[in-house]
Amino acid sequence: ESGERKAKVEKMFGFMDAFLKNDSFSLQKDILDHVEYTVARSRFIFDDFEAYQGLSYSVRDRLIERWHDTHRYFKKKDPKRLYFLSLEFLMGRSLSNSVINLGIRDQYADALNQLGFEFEVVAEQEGDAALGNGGLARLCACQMDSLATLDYPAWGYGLRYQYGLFRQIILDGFQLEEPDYWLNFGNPWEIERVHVSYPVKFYGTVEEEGIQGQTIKVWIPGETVEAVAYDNPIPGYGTRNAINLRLWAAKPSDQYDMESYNTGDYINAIMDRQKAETISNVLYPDDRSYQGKELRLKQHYFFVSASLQDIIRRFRDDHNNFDEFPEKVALQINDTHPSLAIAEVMRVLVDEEHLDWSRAWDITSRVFSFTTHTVHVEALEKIPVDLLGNLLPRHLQIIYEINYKFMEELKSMIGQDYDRLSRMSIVEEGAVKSIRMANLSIVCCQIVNGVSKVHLDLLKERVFKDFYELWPQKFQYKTNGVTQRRWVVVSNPNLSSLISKWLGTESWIRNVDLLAGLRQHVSDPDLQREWKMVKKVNKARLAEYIETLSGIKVSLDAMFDVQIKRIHEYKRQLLNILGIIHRYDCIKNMETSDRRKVVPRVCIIGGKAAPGYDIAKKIIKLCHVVAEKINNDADIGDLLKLVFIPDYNVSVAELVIPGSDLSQHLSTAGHEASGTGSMKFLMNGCLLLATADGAIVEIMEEVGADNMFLFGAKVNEVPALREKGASLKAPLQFLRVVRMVRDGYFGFKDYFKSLCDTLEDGKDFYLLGYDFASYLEAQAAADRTFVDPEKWIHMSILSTAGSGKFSSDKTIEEYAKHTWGIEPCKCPF
Ligand code: OAK
Repeated sequence: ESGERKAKVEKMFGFMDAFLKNDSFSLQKDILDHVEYTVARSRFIFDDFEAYQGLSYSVRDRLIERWHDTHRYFKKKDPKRLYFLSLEFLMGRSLSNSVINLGIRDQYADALNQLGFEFEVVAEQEGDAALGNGGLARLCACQMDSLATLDYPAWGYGLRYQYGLFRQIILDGFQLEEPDYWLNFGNPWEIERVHVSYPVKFYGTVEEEGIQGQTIKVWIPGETVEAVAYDNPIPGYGTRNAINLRLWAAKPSDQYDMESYNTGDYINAIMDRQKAETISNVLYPDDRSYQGKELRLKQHYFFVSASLQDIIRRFRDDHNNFDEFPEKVALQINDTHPSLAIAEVMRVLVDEEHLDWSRAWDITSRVFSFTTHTVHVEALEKIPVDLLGNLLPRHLQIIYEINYKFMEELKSMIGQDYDRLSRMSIVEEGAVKSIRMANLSIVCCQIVNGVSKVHLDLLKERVFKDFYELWPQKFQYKTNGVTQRRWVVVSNPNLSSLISKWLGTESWIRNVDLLAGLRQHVSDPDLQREWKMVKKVNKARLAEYIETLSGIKVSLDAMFDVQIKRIHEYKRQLLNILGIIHRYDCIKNMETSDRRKVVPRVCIIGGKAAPGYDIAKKIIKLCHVVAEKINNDADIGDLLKLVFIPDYNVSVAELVIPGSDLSQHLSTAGHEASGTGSMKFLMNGCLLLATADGAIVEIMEEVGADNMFLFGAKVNEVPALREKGASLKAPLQFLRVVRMVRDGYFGFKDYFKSLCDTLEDGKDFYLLGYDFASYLEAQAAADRTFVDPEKWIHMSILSTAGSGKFSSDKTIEEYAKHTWGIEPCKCPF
C-alpha cells in the first residue's frame, strides 16, 4: 500500500477511535438503535436485560470491525496459522471482557448511566457460555484471550452445543441436574454464517476403484449432515487484533434425498432429517472416564471434518501444493478428543488428493501437535473398533494402516518384545477391541506436551513411559496459565487499579512480568492498608452473595476459606469436609473461655459432580448435612460457617476468587496434571493451602514455600505409601471424624456408608488418612498467620507479585516458539 493511503487510513482510524471514545451521545444512540431495531423493544421502555442486549449488539459492532480488519490483514500477509481444535471452550460471559479489551468500558458505562442504567447491573444479565466441563475447557478460553492479545494468527474451532454444561440445582442437599438453555434468549456474541457450511459424512462402505492403473479406496457414505459455522470474535487487549472462535452446529443436510421423499412418507422423512441436529445438541458432562458412545464419536468426527474442510479451503485459496501445508498450518489437538483429525487429514491427502502414503504421512506428522491434560488412564479415550468401523469405515482402515507401519518400525527398533509392542500398539486387543487415541496422537505428533513440570515427569515415568523411552525428544511441557485480563482486570477492578497505581503503569495487563515490581513496595504501610481495603470490599460483595443464596450471614472478620472446582475423589473435597468436622468437634469440646482464641472461618465449597459419579454426589450431600449442623449450632456462632455455593461456573468464580483469603488445592500428589484455579487465586492475592502437586510445585518456586501452606505426601512418595495397604494406619483424629459420619452424627447413616468405606485402612486410595495430620498442621499454620494481619497482607502481596509466570500469555509464547512455529501478525490499524 502506498504511504499516502496508509496515512489516510490511519487518520480515519484515529478519528473514529477518538469519536467513539468521546462521543457518549453516539454510543447512547447506538445502544438505543439496537434496542429498537435489533431487539425490537421500544427505546422508551426497556429493562436491564434488554439494555444488556442493546449494549451487547453495539459492542459487537465494534468487535466486528476489528475482526474484519484483522482477517483481511491475515489474508494479505498469509502467515503460518494456528488452528486450535478443542471440543470444549468455557468462555463465561463476554460483555465486560469485550469492552475492557476494546478499551471502551468507561465510555459505555457513562453512556449507559446517562440512559439510567448501571453497567454492573446490566452486565449481570448475561448468562455464561458454558461449553465445557472444567479445567481443560477454561484453559482454552484463557489461551484464546492470550492468542488475540499477543497478535497471533490463530483460529479456535469447537462445537456449538445447544445445551452447555448442566445447571446444578441443590434440593435437600442433593445435586440435581437441569439443562442449560443458554441460547433461549439469543446470543449477541455470535454471528451465524449461513453461507459457511460443509457436508459431514458418516457410515457407509469403502470400495476399491482403479484409476490410472492404481487402486484407490473410495468411501461411499451413508448419511450426510450439514455443519454450519457460528463465529465468535475474540478481541485482544491493547491491540486492534480480534481473532475468531468458530463453533459448528449441526443442521439437516439439504441434499435432496429422492428416495425417502418418494416413498410418500413426507412427515417421517422430515423427522428423520431433523435428527441430524442432535449431533451438536449436548455437551457430555463427564470429565472423568471415557465411555464409547456413538453420539460422542459422531460429535468428534462432525467437529473434525467441518473444521478441516474449512482449514483446507482457506489453505487452498492461496496454495496448491500440500507440501507447503506444514509451513502454513499448525493444528493443535487439545487432549485426544479431536485426534480423529489425524486420520481425516490422511484420508484427504491419500484418497482425495491422491498423494502416496509416505508423503501424506510426512505432511500429517509435521502439522499436528498434541497436549494431554490428564494423568488418569481411565480418562484416556479408547474407541471400540466396532463402533468406529461402523461410523467411519475408511478411518478405521487408515488407523490400522498407521498402526501396521508403526508396529513394523517398532519391531525393527526393539525386536520381538511382545509385551511392549502390545502396550504401545494403537489397537488394544482384549474383550473390547479398541483404538487408543492417545497412542495414535503420540505416534503422529512430533511434539507431545504436558501441562506442568510434574505432569511431564509423570508422563515420562508412568502414563507414556514406553513412548518416552522410544522418543524422548517428543515429550515437552508448557506450564498452564490464566489470563490476567479476565481474572484480575475484569473480575477484580479494585485490585487492578491498585496494582496499576503502585506500579505506575497499566502495562502489566499486557506484560505480566511487571507484577514482580510490587515486591519493592511490599512493606509499605500505605500499600498494605489499601491492599487490605480492597480485600475487604471484595469480601463484602461475596458475603452479600452468600446471604442472598443461603440466608447465612457471615462475618467479614472471619477468614474466607475456599475450595471451588469440579468434585472428584482425587481433588479431595472430602478431606476438606473432614477437616471442618474436626474443627467443629474441637470447638465443641473446648472450654468456653478458650473459644476466644479460635480464628473464625467461613468455609466455602463449590463445584459440580458428573451426573453419574455417585461418590462425588455423596460428598456434596455430606457438605450440606455438615453445614446444616454447624451453621445452626448456637455454641459455634461466627467461629465457623460452612457454605456450599451451588452451580459453580466461570461467573461465580469471578465473584468468589477476589473475595477469598485462603484457597485450597488438595489433590493427592500425582493426580492433578496442572490445576489452574490456584493461579487465579494467586493473582488475586489469596494464600494457597495445597499439596505439592501439578503446577503448585512451580508456584512454590515462584513465591517461595514459606509464602504458602503446604502439606501432604509428595508425588514420589505416593506409590510406596499405597503399597503399604492396610498397614498404613490413619491417625486417631481421622478415625474419630470418619466415625462421626459413619455413626450418623449428621444423619443419613446408610447413605454415607459407601463413602466412609472408601476411607478404611487399605482402601483409602487417595490417602486422606495418611495426609490428615499434616493437613491439620497446615490449617493451624494458616490460622496463626491470619491473626497477624501484617504478615498475611505481606504474603498476599507477594503472591500476586509472584504470579507472573502463570499468565496464559507466557504459555502461549512458549507454544508459539517451541511447538507451533508461528509469529505475531499485528494488524497495523
Ligand atoms: C478433561 C477431560 C479429559 C481429560 C482431561 C480433562 C481436564 O479437564 N483436565 C484438566 O486440564 C487442566 C488444564 O490443563 C489441568 O489444569 C487439570 O489439572 C486437568 O485435570
